[in-house]
Amino acid sequence: MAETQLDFNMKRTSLTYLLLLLFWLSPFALFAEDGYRAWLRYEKVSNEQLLESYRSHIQSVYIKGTSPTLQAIKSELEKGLGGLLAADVHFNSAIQDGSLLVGTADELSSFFGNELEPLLQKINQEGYVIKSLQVDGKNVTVVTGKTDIGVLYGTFAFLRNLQTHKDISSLEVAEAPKIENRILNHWDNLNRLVERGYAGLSLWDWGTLPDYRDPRYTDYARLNSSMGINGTVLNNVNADPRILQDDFIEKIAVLADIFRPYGIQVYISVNFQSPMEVGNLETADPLDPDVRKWWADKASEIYDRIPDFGGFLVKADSEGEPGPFKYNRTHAEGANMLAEAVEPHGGLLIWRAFVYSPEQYDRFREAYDEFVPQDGDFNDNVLLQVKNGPIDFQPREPFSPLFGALPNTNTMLELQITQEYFGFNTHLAYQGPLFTEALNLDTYAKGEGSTVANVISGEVFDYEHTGIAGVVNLGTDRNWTGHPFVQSSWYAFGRLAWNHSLSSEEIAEEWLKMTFTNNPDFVEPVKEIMQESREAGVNYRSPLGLTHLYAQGHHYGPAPWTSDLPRPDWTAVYYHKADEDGIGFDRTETGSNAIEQYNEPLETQFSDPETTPEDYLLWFHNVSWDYEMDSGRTLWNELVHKYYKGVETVRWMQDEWNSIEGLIDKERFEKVKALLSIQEKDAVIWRNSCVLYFQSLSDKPIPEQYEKPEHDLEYYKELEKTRYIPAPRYY
Ligand code: BDP
Repeated sequence: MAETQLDFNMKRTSLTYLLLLLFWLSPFALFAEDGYRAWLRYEKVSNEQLLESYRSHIQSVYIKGTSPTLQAIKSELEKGLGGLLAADVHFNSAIQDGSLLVGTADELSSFFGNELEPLLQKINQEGYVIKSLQVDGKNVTVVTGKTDIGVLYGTFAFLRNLQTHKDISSLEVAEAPKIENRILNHWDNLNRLVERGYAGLSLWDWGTLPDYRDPRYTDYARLNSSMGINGTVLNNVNADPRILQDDFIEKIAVLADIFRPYGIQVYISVNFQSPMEVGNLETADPLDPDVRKWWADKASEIYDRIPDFGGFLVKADSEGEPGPFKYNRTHAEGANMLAEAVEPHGGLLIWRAFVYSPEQYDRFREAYDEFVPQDGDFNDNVLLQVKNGPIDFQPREPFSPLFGALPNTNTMLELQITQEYFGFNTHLAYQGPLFTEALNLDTYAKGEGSTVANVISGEVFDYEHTGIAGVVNLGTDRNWTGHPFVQSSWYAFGRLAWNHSLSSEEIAEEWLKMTFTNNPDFVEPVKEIMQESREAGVNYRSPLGLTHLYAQGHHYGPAPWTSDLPRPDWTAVYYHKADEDGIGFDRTETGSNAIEQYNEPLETQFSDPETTPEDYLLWFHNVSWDYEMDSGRTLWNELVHKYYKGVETVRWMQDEWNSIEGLIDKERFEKVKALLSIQEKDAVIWRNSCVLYFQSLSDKPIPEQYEKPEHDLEYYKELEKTRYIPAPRYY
């Protein structure tokens, strides 16, 4: 091959190496593995044979189109291929052997005629096709889609193949998302403190926006777009009304401009009282014509500045947030007013179902009792956003019975990526298994197979719009998430939002390879750690269907003894109902009868402790300490066993992690090692607090084989009051 045709200019490559070497020797190298690049590290392919094969399959790039998205694609290919193949990327305007053809199907159709038609038929506007084929006798790989955003997703998917060391010699892929709106929810306050954040300050530097465009905003968009996230709600659901002021709209518009080429629409959370707080009206009554006009005008103002603005997210009449109740209006009346304001501009209105009333009854039941009678009352551009479980992002919850009970209301799922209930930024707790569990539970709304995933993707009922949201804690910490492994939950959310049939294990594997190394000696054991980590978190906190045993407010450590708070459903004793006879919340006919909210056969299954899965036993039943479990142990012994098992698993995680020393960079190895040691100490505190407290009621011994708690119950009660909590107050 003539030198001018060489696609990877070797001379320039040597210069790159020299510069790299100088970089490694410089003090900047100290930051090299701080986690900033997350899963888009694009390190050189370590396997020489594979590297050669990749280089021969991607000798040059032919890219068609000049839109901002195509420019983003070009820049990503420069970074990605440049890093992975350790060479400069040659963009060529002619097709040759080893060309990578990138562009929309329309733009590229002259090369392959109808050949891609069967694959293109399988995708929607956001989907992509990747195929190895011959054009004019030349072997090429094409990355295409119906829109340039589809091509961008295809580009990231193509790079992922290289990052995870897949064979790329005969690719044939057609992928498209099933869920239309794949949205991150930031709980960021305007003062930049992040509610349940734990990873520094908010990424959005409102003080320097709109003038300063922090390059980090682009990296944020790249990371999200690489998974197919296409929306982001910028601010906390406990919304500050000032977000609707003109100066903030200017700032938001700049973020929207930066995210647009990456296919990410911005949304904001709004406060229901905004017409009074920002607009000086005397009421926020959703049926008042002036209030309706105020919202419609406000929406027009926003859309004038941000034509592709996603819409509003609202937390109303929940935990003190204002809403339509004050005016004796329903949720549907409140939501529809806002939906009408954004509707002419193609916007969505997302209304949260996380409500519980001041009157006290089983909080489990409340959202269902509130919203099911209003099914069909919401406008077509309203989505009802429902947390996966009926209470609140606990380590394990049964699914919210609202999924499968709203045939006429677009229902979307809200998952929590940030580790509010999983040890903040100090515990390793990969949420992939929780997310897949939540998605795959069967609601039986229309017989078997009506899983939560099929409900929210609009397959069970014919929804007008579909969506999934993940509450994320991204912040100014260099690695975005605080604990390096919270990144994996962010990644799992994004990948599942795109394709809910992926398994948590394959996502973990992909993430590990891209984020650390492809070395199987690292990937295999660490994947196991990740897969076990969520169950460990359940076991040392709240096994067998216990829930909400947290210390009030911060939700870090245990306080199963909490009994005296303004609302009973903020106390732990309300949830576990333990006494000398037994433990658990009776939600059968003899109790709150929340199980009647489930479709058959679940209602029948959950009505009897014998047929209730043991993981949910104490969610639905109050049973005696001597109740016999599947293992043959009594409930008391099983409970103790689970708590001890949780701690054992963390110790096993520590051993496994120690075994991979030397296979990855020292920085991240040491950090995770230290965090695992904190996790082990915390897990012991959780276990001892809970076992000793429940023992004070059951009056049963801790079986001989287990290590004795180091301290007595009083010690742990005292500890709850004095302990340092590793998180800022966010208000
Ligand atoms: C709870 C959090 C609280 C949130 C609330 C919500 O503790 O900070 O404001 O959920 O989702 O889990 O609105």
